[in-house]
Amino acid sequence: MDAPTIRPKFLKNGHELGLVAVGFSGGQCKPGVDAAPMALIESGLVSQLKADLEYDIHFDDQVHVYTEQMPKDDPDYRGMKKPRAVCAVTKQLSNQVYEHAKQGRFVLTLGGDHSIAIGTISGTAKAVRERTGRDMAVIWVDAHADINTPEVSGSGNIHGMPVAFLTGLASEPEPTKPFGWISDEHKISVKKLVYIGLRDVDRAEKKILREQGIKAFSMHDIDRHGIGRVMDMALGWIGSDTPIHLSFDIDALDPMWAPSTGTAVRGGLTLREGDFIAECVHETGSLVALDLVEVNPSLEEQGAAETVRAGVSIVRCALGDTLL
Ligand SMILES: [Mn+2]
Repeated sequence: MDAPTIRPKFLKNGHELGLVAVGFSGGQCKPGVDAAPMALIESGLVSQLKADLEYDIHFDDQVHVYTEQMPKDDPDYRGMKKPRAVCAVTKQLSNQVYEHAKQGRFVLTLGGDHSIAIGTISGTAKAVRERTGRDMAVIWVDAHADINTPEVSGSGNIHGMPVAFLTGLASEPEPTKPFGWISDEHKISVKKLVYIGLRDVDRAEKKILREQGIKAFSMHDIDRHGIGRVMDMALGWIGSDTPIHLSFDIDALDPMWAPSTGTAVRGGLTLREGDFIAECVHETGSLVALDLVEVNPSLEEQGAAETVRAGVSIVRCALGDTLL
């Protein structure tokens, strides 16, 4: 009835959707974010994508917790907490996402904390390069930049570092060390990275953003120009001939709309601004993958259902749902 009308430019099988549910919380310290995929699915997300938006869903019907991959012993390394666990999960996830993406399917990953983007983006970047010969762009919607290198991170939580690994800024010198599996085929260029919604950026991260010339639209820019103009500028920077992976942290939304998340920061996007970002990226026809991360249904009991609902709405908008 309501199948999307925008033709995907970089997907062979645009009506096919590979879904990966990742119940992983080891990139940060609060339990509960691992329960998000089930909460999103139970709220009707998958059935809506099938019935309302007419996607053929390829889903193994399980929330992956990667028990077999968990190391018994996982001491800190380069200041990182749980480096081997995050490494093992993201490496496996990278392959899962790659397997969907190489068949020309859209890939939707439900997290989990944002460390899982090391797996999802590396997987799509590799598959998209092989299939289309193009370097992929990433739109990172988040209150945080998540571009700490292990050496400058204050917390040691890897969910604050995925962009540093994906862009090669935190490269592992030896392939045998944690994250040594990330090779050039998995990486994205800092020139093809665009942030939207930033408002809690560490001092060392600000330096990285400036020095690398990374395109970033903070809440200040959204206040100044409005979300419509910001999306024009963001998509103009990427260009119409580039596949896009959208990585959406629910904490980009103001806690008024999405309170149930681990590192909530006031002064964020409205519900509609979040949906609008997803709608605009869908309209380009360039979107090849989406992550929705950091929904934590165990925090802020009253707000959990609301936060899940906001997440569902963002996914629907990114996949072509329209108001009219
Ligand atoms: Mn965040």
